[in-house]
Amino acid sequence: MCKRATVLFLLLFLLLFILTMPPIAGTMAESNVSQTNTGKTTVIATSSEDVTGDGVKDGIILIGTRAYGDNLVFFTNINVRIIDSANNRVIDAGISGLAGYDPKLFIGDFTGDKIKDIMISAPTGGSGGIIDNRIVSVSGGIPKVIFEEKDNSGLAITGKFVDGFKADIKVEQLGMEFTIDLQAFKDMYIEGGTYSKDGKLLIDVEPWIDPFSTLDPVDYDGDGTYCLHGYQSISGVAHVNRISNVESIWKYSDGRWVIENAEYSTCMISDGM
Ligand SMILES: [Ca+2]
Ligand SMILES: [Ca+2]
Repeated sequence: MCKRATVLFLLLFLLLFILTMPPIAGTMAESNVSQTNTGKTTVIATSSEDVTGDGVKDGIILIGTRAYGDNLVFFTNINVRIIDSANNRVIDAGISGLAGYDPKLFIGDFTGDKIKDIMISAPTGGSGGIIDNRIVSVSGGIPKVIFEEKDNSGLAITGKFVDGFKADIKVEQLGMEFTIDLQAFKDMYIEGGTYSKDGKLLIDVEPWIDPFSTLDPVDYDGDGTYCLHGYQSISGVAHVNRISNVESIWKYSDGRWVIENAEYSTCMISDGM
């Protein structure tokens, strides 16, 4: 009860501290909105869990710089501050370069040490529906970003369209090759000059893959350690021409994210592109 009261007191103190802080300089998308309405550091979400591993619950505070003037809830400088309750100190998670709409917190163990980690997810609002994520471990009171900006790229592919309304795809990380059936887009490709009517490829097309559009924590075997389940889209002649979706499962092992499984789907019916 005493510890809980201490946590709540510190949480309240930090909230007041953050909300009275001078504005942090705006970056990125803020340049497009009114300067008079930007630059306020805001508490986006809070949670109370032990993330340092000492058995005492800590305060977890998700903060960001709000882009007022925009009708949507867009934040830059998204970061997390942890109130290490047992030691009465504030830990900066050290996240940089994270911006997005309506950021969310998830607290759970990804590393397998039974100490909960902190996941932050923020849709970037781009045309591809991309979500930007970070995961921080604060085990022992030492912050470490274990899912970094580069990890949002997910699977990398190379590939090309081939005769017969097909695309050959190679996933380098898995040493896996597969062929996507493009019949669903046949009429559009013939009309656009990508293929002849008899299926001969007329121009070079190299499909590409987007970063994760969703990335969710999942505990498949119920052992309390979470994996990540991600979706990525593969595009063909244009970004809106989604020719396949790839699902992948990632597990944190020996200091890196390892692919456990990956599956792809083929579009049976075109939605117009
Ligand atoms: Ca703790
Ligand atoms: Ca952990």
